[in-house]
Amino acid sequence: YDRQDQRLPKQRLLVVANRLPVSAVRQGKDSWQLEISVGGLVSALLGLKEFDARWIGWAGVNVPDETGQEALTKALAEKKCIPVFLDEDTVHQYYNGYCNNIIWPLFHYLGLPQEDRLSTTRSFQSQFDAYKKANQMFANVVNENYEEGDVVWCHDYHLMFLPKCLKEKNSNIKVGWFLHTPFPSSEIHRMLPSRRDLLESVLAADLVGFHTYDYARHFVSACTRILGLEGTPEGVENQGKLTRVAAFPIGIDSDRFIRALELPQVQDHIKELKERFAGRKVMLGVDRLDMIKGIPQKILAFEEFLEENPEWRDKVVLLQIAVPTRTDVPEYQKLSSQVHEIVGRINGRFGTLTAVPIHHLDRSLDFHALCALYAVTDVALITSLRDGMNLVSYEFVACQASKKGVLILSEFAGAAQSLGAGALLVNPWNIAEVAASISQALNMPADEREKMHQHNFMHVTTHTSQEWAATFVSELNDTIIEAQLRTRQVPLLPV
Ligand code: ADQ
Repeated sequence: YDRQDQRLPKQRLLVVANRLPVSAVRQGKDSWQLEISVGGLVSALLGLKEFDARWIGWAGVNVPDETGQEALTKALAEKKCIPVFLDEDTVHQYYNGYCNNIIWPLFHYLGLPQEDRLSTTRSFQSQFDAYKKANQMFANVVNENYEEGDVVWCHDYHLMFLPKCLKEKNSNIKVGWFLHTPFPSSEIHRMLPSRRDLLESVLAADLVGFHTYDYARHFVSACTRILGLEGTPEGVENQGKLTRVAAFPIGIDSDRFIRALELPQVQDHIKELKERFAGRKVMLGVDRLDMIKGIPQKILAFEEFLEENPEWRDKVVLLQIAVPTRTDVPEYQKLSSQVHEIVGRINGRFGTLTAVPIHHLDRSLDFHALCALYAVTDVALITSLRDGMNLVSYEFVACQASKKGVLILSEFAGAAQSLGAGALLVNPWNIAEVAASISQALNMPADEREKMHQHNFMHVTTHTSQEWAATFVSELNDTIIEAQLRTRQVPLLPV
C-alpha cells in the first residue's frame, strides 16, 4: 500500500478506545447534543491526513432503549464516531472495577486492592469476566464496521483483551495496540490473577507500542517469565508468529498551544494573572486528581520548602489545578478529602489576611485559561508517583517561549526520559529533595533556565502527537508488508 500515491483511496484506520472523544447529552427521545473534546489523541489523529480515520468507543452514557441508540449512532456517524453500548452493570464491573480499581493501580505500582481478601479474590473473577465481555462487545462493533484493508489501532489498558477477540474472528485483520500507562516490571505484572490471559491476548496484535523503551522491555520480560516465550530485538516470538514490540513516545500538538498564546482572550488572561500575582513567583501543578499524580507529596514538599525558607513565604504561590476524575471510586473520594485537609492546614499555617500560599482548584480549566496559566508560571511542579508519559510537562514547555520557567519533573514519569536533560528531576517520595529542588528552581539564574528551556522546547516542538501517530501507523503498515513477504503473497522482487 503506497500512501503517497494520490490516486489510491485513503487507507481506513479504525481507532478503538474506551471513550469516544465526544460527550453526548440527550435532548429528547431521539435527539442528542454532541461536543467533541480535543484531547491529545484527537489532535494526533487530526494530523493523520493521509488516513480516513474513524473512532470506535463507549460514548460515556447509558442508553438502554433502541430509539436512543439508533439516534445516537446516527448523530455520531457525522463525527466519524461509532458507539459501543455498554449497560450499567458492565460499566461498573469492567470500567470502575477491573480497569480502574485493578489494572490502573497495579500498572502504576500501587498494588492490588486488599481490604477484604476473600471477597476481593471473588470480585477479581467477576470483574475480569465483565472486562472480557466488554472487550468482546468492542470487538463485535469493530467486526461490523471492518472492511478489507483497514488497520485497527487499539488503545490502552481497557482493551488488552481486544487484539485476541479480533484475531479469533479474522486472522487477517491488522491490529496494533498502544498502552498509555507504564507497563510495570514483570515482578509487578505477575501479581495479576489474569496475568497470562492479558499477555497472550496482547500478543495476538501485530504491533505493540509503549511510551518508553523501559516499558517495552518490561513487557517482553513478562512474556518471557510468565509465558516462557522468547524475546528478540524486534519483539516476542510465539509459535512462529512475531509480535513487534517498540517504544513510540507520544507528544502534543505544540503549534496549537503556541498559536493560542497570540489570541487576544489568552493575552487578556495573562495580563489578569500577572496583576493578580504581581510580586510573587508562580508555581503550578495541573493534574487529574489521581493517586498516581503524587498531589499530597507535592503539597507536603511545598510546605517543607516554606518552613525552611521563611523569606519566600509571601513571595511565592502554588496554584494546584486538580480536575476530579473517577469520582465513583472510593479511593478517589478519600484522596480528595486528604488533599483538602493538607491544603487547609498549610494555608492556615502560612496564610495572611491578604494572601494564601496555595490556591487549590477542584476543576478543569478551559484551553485558553490553561495556556495563560502555563505562560505566567515560573516553576511547574510535576511529582507523579508513576505516569505513562505526562503531557502537562510538554504543554508547559510549549507555552514558555518568553518566560523560560523551570520544570521540576518526577523521574517516574515517562517524560523524564525525553525532558530529563532540561528539567530538575526528583524522586517524589523524597519530600526533602523536592523541597530543595523548589528552592533551586526559584533561585536559578536566567542563563541556566534559558539553556534548559531550549532543550525542552526543541524536543516538544519536534516530537509532536501527529508525528507519534504517523510513526505508529506506518510501522503497523510495515508489519503488514513483512507478513505478506513471509507468506509470499507479494513478490520479493518487482516483476
Ligand atoms: P493522563 O493521566 O490524563 O493521561 P496527562 O498526560 O498529563 O495525563 O494528560 C492530561 C491532560 O489533561 C493534559 O492535556 C492536561 O492539559 C489535561 N488536564 C489535566 N488536568 C486539567 C485541568 N485541571 N484542567 C484542564 N485540563 C487538564 C494518560 C497517562 C499519561 C499519558 C497520557 C497520554 O496517564 O501518562 O501521558 O495518557 O498517553
